[in-house]
Amino acid sequence: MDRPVPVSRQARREGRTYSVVFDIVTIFPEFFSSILEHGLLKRACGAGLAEIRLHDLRDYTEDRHRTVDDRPFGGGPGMVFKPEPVFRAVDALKAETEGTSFPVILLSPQGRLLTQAVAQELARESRLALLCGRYEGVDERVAEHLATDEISIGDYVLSGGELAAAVVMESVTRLIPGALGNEESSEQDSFALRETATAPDAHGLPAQAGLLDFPQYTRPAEFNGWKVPEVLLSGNHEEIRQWRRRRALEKTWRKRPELLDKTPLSPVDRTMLEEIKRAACEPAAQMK
Ligand code: 9D3
Repeated sequence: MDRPVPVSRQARREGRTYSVVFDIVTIFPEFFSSILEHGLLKRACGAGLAEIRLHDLRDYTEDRHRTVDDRPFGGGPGMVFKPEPVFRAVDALKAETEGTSFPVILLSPQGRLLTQAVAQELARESRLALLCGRYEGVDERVAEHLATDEISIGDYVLSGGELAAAVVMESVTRLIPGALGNEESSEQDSFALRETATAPDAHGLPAQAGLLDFPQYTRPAEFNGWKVPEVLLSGNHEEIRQWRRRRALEKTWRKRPELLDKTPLSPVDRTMLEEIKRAACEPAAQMK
């Protein structure tokens, strides 16, 4: 059963409530049934914090065959989405809310990369139109004269924008106060003020902002002979905190060193990093 969803205390104090409406334009509306039936988006929709409206692009065609695509001018393989149905679909959305404009986002491999900062920017909007392309692409006049923004979810090839639209919706909806449904939404109280690279994590605990996560362990304390680090069983919260910070720094330095350039580090962090780098040069050294 869905529990009542707490809205952030600060938001409630200030009488603010946030919600977001996603208008998806797609030739595969059924693609989205799985995400509407499970998890965060279902919950947020049930709580009135998000709404996902699906629009079948073919409903905006005017020919008998409901044609959405055609061969590319200049030749080449594959098919390209025609502009007219896409423009008609978005015009119909705009007509619903005359006077108030909203971002029209084309999901495409040529878009700017989705990051947590982009998700935070989008989470401030109350309505977002997401246009999903397919085939070899979408007539360029859509990007030039209809879309206000173009977003890619990464440098790899997908078959269309649907999966990308789902990723955008999940990353944005998580940032709506109350959507995570934690009993304590304390971390979300400060979300609107945070301009750091990461969001509160799934537990609503402060993330190691801008760093990769520290390693997590659960029972059993020994599995196949592999022991959980002693310090985590010690009950010494200050030592645990320091160990976690050190391991987050170490993991980030080893796997994603470029993140360290964008992350605010305290003097203690910098000392830890120096120790980590020095230890890595000594072959026999082991991190405890
Ligand atoms: C850059 C690849 N193109 C070379 C001819 C062809 C092409 C590949 C895949 C054209 C469109 C697509 C469909 N992809 C998307 O619509 C898409 C996408 C992606 O492929 N990767 C990452 N993010 C996105 S957002 C939309």
